[in-house]
Amino acid sequence: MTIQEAAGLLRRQNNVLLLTHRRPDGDTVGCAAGLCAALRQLGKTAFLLRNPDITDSNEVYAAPYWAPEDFVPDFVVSVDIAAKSLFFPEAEVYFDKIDLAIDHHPSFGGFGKACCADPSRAACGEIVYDICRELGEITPAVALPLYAAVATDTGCFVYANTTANTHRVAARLLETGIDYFSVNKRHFRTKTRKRLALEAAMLGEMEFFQEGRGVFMTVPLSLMERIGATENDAEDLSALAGIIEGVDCGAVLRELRPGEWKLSLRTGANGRVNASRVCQRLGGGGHAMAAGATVLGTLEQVKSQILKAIEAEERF
Ligand SMILES: [Mn+2]
Repeated sequence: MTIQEAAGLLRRQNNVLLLTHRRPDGDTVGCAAGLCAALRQLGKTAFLLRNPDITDSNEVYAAPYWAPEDFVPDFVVSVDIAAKSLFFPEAEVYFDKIDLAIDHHPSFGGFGKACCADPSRAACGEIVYDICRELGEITPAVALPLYAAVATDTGCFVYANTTANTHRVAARLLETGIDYFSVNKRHFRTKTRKRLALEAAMLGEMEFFQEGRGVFMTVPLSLMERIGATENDAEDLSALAGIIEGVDCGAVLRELRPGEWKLSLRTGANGRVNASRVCQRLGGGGHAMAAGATVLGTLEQVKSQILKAIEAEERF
């Protein structure tokens, strides 16, 4: 449905619950918090379902809006969730009860009773911004989390997904007088010492393939334990593989549970490898230059499966 239709639908609802995805990033949390603020401005009751995986840097946006345990929603909205497999366990009771799904992933599964999806948007935050504008005034309470959404999903406006519209949305959000400097400092100019230790280990152990055009970086559970690192130290580690000169296929493997690896694949703008298609072969999905999948096995098995999928999708 269109932005106007989605806004119209939301306008007719009350007792709204907003769902974010598993291992939530700034986009999903920012969208949920911004939309929640916009709905409350209309006098509605609206909450976010508490996401147990949220990191400290994203919790600041969600903290005012967590739903009480006994909240019973009349209308459920998912934001930035491409597939049901990305629901966190506590959200699974809403599998077949999503009244409106708002997303920007090309692989979006269309699981909502109504869907507002636009894969041309760099961040789901751009879609939610348009919806919030239809709903009423963009106040700083709406704008700040939406700025975090748009800034984080574009790596502070440097990824290839960034468009003129992304900048227009960001400009409108800045015009509300938000403290964007603190958002940018928090997400892009701050690293914990444990984070730096993780990056040092990943760089120390990286393995190149395809004559140096591909690289594997791995984050086994044992490394996390040795450093004493938590989720707060491990956000967006996949960006590291993409900054090596000559690499257009960076695969970061993070062990989530023994024998369960989360692949984050970042590929170059030259189109040699389509990250989304590689990850779809492995049961995941995402965007052409940034995608993910969960792969099971020993590290060696997982790497060989991924290499096979990359080779199958490689374009010369
Ligand atoms: Mn997103």
